[in-house]
This record gives sequence, structure tokens and C-alpha cells, in this order.
Amino acid sequence: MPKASFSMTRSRKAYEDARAVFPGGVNSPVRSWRSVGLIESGPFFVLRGKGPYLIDLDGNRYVDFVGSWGPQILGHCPGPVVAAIKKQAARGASFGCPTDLETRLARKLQKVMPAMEMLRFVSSGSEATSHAIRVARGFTGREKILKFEGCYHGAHDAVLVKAGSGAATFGVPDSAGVPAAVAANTLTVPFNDLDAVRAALNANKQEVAALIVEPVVGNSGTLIPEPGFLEGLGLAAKAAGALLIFDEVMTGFRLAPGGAQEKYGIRPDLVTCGKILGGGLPCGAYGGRKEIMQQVAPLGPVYQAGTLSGNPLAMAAGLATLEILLKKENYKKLEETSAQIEALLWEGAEAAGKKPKLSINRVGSMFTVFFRTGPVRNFADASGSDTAAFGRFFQSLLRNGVYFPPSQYEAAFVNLAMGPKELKIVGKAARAAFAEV
Ligand code: KE4
Repeated sequence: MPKASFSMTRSRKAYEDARAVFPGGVNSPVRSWRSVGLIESGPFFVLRGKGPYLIDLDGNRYVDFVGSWGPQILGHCPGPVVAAIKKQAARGASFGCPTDLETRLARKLQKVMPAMEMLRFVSSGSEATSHAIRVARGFTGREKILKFEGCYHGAHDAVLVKAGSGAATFGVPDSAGVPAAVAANTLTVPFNDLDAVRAALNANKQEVAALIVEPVVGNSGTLIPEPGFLEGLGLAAKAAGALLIFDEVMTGFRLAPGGAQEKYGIRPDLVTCGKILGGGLPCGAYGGRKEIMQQVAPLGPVYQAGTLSGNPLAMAAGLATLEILLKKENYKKLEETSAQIEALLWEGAEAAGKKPKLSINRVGSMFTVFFRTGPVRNFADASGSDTAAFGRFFQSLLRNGVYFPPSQYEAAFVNLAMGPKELKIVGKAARAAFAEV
């Protein structure tokens, strides 16, 4: 049963204040909780994080399955990361000059993602994909790109076409304000459909600069690549003279030290990273084959720049995070904890007689609960699930101390700080939530 003391009075007041200054009271749409039916009451406002928990302004504690949308894979406030940020802050937050912190983090990145023969740091995943697409266009001399319905690669025009995450949540897959001329250069096909990929490439011979894909999709909810799909993408791209971009902003360092590239044994032409890379501070990166990256200014004709690119605080946080994270035993622990959580969800659903109308897509420590009979192979399947039930599920979990992503089109994330105590909370909350949906 929900805690008797569960109240969000202080968050509600903070939300009222925030609505006066931010569109929807938030600085990123999916944080508004509109897609899980909490339009008037709004989201909680966080006071602090602590290990596997978030604590809100009213003192409510939640097992955190969002983890800042991926970055907090160690849990909140990991000691060595906090210490590294403090130490660097005392030396200076930003210089706009090179530091060897950048080179050190880049070397760590290349060790697990050898496809990134040369790379550039930026300050977000959106920047990373935006510049990777520009480099692909500059290198190939072609203008079109191919993406997958429901995949989200950041909030920039070229990819806000049939996008996922918040764009899908708000039912505006083609965002207002994206010029038709830009959208016309973005081809979209269903995930897991190689025939559609080949058909699109054939219909646009010599015109497609790159295919960009979330190798495991998180922004339609979790979608799992079917055997041969990712390999097939690489072959199709090569045959078409197009580049393959793996958008590993979410999957990088999460599915394995080397992300999906390592897990599925694929070497893309370009890779984008973000989230975990900065250990919770603003950071992204794009990189790939040296001959492609040598097109980037000041070496080549493709321009890209950024005041805070390679920011020392973000570099320090990223170095400290990867120093702890990139050990095989951590991925074993993440898999074990995630499998236990999935089992608890199935048990809760079984107890409430909800198993037949439930699908759970999970890869390692990212997963999504869909209220529909499976399989959920692509965005069309995902958008056919009972999103109202998902909203009720979210709200029940919340009242019982578990914070799931506030949208059907997001992935839930397990972190290394979760243990037996949190599993107990999740088991109890899941039983209550499935009984209520
Ligand atoms: P950012 O610009 O938000 O750092 O990264 C954009 C991005 C690029 N590629 C992938 C695969 C991503 O998942 C993202 C960002 N993810 C969303 C949530 N799924 C960020 C949360 C938000 O938009 O508030």
C-alpha cells in the first residue's frame, strides 16, 4: 500500500513556480510527466540523489530507474566521481583551451570502442549526432540520411522526423518548425526491417550519406535488434556507398564496456556517445574512421566547434566514472540485478493475472514494460500498447517508492547501487501496481 505520508505538496508548489518561467514547467519535455497523465499535478522536484535513490522536496524516496536518462549507472553521488569533480573544480571549471584530461578520456573511450579511431568531444548527445551526420554528408558529398521510426537521436532538425522519446510521447513525431526541405532529406523505415532498408536505399541510389541507428533502441521503449539485423545494416550501407552511424548515446558503456558494438560485434563507420561518458555532466562525443574524421576542422572542410567541448569538469567526471565502471564484473552484476528485476515484474503480473497482456523487452540493464501481447519489434508495435495502463502503472509504482521512466517510449535503467533492499521494494511495488492497472 502507498505510504500514508506520501505527499508532493512542496513539489506542487515548485511546479507552479516553474510553470511561470519554463514551457510546461520543465527544461526537457519528458520530465513533465504529461505522458503518464500527470498534467495538472506535475512531476516531483528532486532535492538530492543517494546511491540507488532519488529524494524529492517532500522527503519521499524512490528507487531510481531513470538515472538521469542513463548517465547514473553507478547510482547517485558515487564517492570517487564527486571527489574528482571537486578536485577539478578547485583548479577551474572551463578554460576553452586543451587539457590532457580530454586525451586521457579519449584513450579510455578508444580502448573499448576501437571504431572511434579519431573523435571529438561535444556537450550533448544531440550535438554528437548532429555533427556526425554533417561529417557523413561532408565525407560522402551526399545529402540524405536514413533513420528508423521511433529512434531518437536528439533535438535537431535532421532527426526530428518520426522520432521517438519525447517527440513520440507527445504524438508529434514530425516536430513543428522543421523545414520541409530538411525533413525531405530524412528517410525513415521500421526498425528490424532490412527489406525496407534495402528498398529505401535502392529508391535513393547514390543519395544517402548515412544510416543512423540506435543499435538497441531505447526511445520507442526498448526494441531488440533481431539476429542479423545490425550486420545486415552494415552490408546494406556499404553496398549503397553510405556510412553506418551507431548512435550509442544510450547503449554506450551500458550494454557492455564497448556498448552495442562490443555486444553484437559490429564496427560502424561513425559512433556517437553521451550520457554515461560524462558521468552526469554535460558531455558527448562523435568519432570513427580516421579518414572520415580528418574531414573535421581545423584539419578538413567540415566545420564544428563548441565553447564547452571537452569541458574539464565533465572530463574529470567521465574519467572517474569509466575508471570504476569498465570492469567485467560490473556488467555481470548489472545483468544479474536486471534479470532479478525482470523476474519480479513477471511475478507481480502473474499474481494479478496480467501476464497475457504484458511484454518486457530487456537487453542487459535497460528494459521496457509494454502493456500488450508481444512481440514488440518496432515502433508501430510499441505505439500499439496500452499507454494509459502504463500511466496508471507508473503512478502506482511512484506511490510505492519506485520511479520508472514517465513515458512508454523510454527505457528503464538498472544501476550498480541497487541491491537486495531495493529488489524487495520493487517486488512489493510491482505486485501492487499490476493489481491496480
Ligand atoms: P542529449 O542531447 O539529450 O544529451 O542526447 C540526445 C540523444 C541522442 N541519442 C540517443 C539514443 C538518446 O537517447 C538521446 C537522449 N535521450 C533522451 C531520453 N531517451 C534524453 C532525455 C530527454 O530528452 O530529456
